[in-house]
Amino acid sequence: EDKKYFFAVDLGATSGRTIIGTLTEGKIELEELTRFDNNLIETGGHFYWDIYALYFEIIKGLKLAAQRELPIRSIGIDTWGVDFVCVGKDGALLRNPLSYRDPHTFGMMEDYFERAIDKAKVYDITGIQFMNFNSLFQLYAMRKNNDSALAGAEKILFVPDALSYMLTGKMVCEYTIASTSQMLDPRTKQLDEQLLASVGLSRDNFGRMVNPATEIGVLTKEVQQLTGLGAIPVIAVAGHDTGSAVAAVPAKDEKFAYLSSGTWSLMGIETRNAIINDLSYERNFTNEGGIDGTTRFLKNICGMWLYERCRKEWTDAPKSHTELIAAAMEQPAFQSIINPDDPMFANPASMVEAIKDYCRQTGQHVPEGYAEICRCIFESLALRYRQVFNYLREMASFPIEVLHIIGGGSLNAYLNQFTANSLGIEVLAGPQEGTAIGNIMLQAKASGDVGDIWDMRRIIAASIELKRFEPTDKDQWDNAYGRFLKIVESKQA
Ligand code: LRH
Repeated sequence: EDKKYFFAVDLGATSGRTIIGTLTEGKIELEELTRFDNNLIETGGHFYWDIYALYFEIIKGLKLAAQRELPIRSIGIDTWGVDFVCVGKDGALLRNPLSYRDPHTFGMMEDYFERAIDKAKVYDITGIQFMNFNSLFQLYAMRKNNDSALAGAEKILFVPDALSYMLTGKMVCEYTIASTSQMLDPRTKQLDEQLLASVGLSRDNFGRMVNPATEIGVLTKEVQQLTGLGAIPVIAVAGHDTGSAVAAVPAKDEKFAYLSSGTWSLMGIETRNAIINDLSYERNFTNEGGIDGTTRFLKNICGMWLYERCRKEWTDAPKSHTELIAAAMEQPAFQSIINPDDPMFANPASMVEAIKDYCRQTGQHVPEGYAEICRCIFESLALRYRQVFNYLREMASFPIEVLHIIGGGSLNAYLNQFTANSLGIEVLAGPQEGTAIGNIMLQAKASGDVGDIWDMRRIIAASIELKRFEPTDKDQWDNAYGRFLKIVESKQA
């Protein structure tokens, strides 16, 4: 039997994994080799990622793969968006990368629009939603603070490209991850010189621009010795995790919306061209670069972040998600509603206290204990999903027939049902490891083992079982949505 093996590294903001993907006659199978935490490191008033720890975890995974003696065709790395590493003239990494949760960018967008380039113009060039942590504003903040790593930087490498560089010694700037920076023009598919100049950079400060499914290089001698593997190629996949995830949506045609559900919930549609107009600007929708020339027209919604952060604080809650969520479902419905995207929840000292404060400030029942808080988080998320979905419907040029939920969050059957109820649309859940599957498919594309995006999707659909959720309880959800809108409005006023 003809089996093809690929090695995927998928790094999220809270955890990472190394995975072996096996492609056999039109089917794909995954095996998780390792899973590890990705920690925000707080020191000296800043939040960093530990790039060396991540590299070390990749080496560990590669060693395990070498012990298995599988003929691995290639390696691919995807990560969360926007963050980057500065590299000096001698090729050394200049300190650990700052995390997008670092508050150094608070207020920087406004400052940038006033002193550098006008807000509407930035949107016009990039079509990227405004979030204070986009690379453009991180770089601007770093310049303002005379950041020494940036001052000494010869090159800027986005996180997946930086890790690929540590494995191969070759520097690239992969297109999908670069699109998250808010420095790329989706029309030319190049970094924009004017935006780069506004933060004192030029295209020479980045690696060679490559599309997904391009070979970056092979493992260095050093990495070969560390792992016991040979000169295996490292492929630029869709370096942006959301890009890899959406490539893996097992849709049968174009008329779908997706919700990539992890630390963030990314809700959107796939389009041929970027949608950049007054409405998309007003609603702050983004146009991220996808594979095969597609665009992801979407909006970031705070996803499992609130839940993940609360779980770290709860000492009395069940460890298993299933038990915790089951306890939440025994609580009365819609006691307290929050806007999960309120800035209060971006990175508070205590998430539990932030949620209680929100309910207090909006004159609602203040949830007590993990079960009530958990219920509040999931109901509120489903209500926020509805708001964003309504925006999408307004702007999509086609009728959206189904919502595909992929990623770790798609395992939460209650939330899937809430989402179907709230949106009033059929929900199809799975695959859970969408990002890793997309990553592997792009490697398979590079090796010529699969064709275009629809070929990939057929293989994925044939390999996994989707769970279906039909909407129910319409009146109850319509009512709750009305309350949600009023609460959000009163909070903003
Ligand atoms: C999700 C994600 C998202 C970005 C955020 C920083 O992991 O890549 O698409 O906006 O992280």
